[in-house]
Amino acid sequence: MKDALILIDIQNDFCPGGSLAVNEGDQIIPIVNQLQKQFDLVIATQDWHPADHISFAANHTNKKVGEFIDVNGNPQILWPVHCAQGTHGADFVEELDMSKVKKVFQKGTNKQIDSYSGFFDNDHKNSTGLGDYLKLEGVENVYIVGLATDYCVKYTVIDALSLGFNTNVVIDACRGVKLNPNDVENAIQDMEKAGAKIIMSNSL
Ligand code: VGL
Ligand code: ZN
Repeated sequence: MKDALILIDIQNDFCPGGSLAVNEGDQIIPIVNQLQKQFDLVIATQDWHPADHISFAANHTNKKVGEFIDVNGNPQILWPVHCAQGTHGADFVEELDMSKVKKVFQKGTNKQIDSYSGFFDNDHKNSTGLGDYLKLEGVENVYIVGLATDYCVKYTVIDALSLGFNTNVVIDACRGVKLNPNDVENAIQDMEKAGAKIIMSNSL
């Protein structure tokens, strides 16, 4: 039963001071660094958008952050410019130990579609290769940590379950964007309903 720890989007723009800062996002870093010592396989995802990405409000006239646009019949919320390729905001947080990370999977690289999940674009048409990689490595159990609970963590967890991985969310090593006050609680419910186990780092 091989395990993998997957670090979701622990990047400067999602931490205090960043353009899409998640409250307390930086507080997960010591937990994540400690947790890595208990895993033989550690993988990271990186939100990695071209400057002209469709999810940036700045790329639409008369649209503000938080408003929605229609992308091929699906609603797309508009974000501040974040994790633009090659910028400091897109870099992994300096304090994050990357020495054990075997492979990084970048997502959101197609300007025409957003990608919250570390596995697939939001329309599920293109994969990042993460699923095939984990299967080739013989991974059966995944442990997910990172940012943000109510977006990229949640959608990565749901796709991991759909691909057949036994999926655990280390919830004290995650933080949410919380556009609405209950978003984290709702995300936890959605993940549990899909079959995920919600655990604390000290139970590992
Ligand atoms: C994320 C919003 C936009 C995330 C990425 O990593 O949760 N959220 N892009
Ligand atoms: Zn993004």
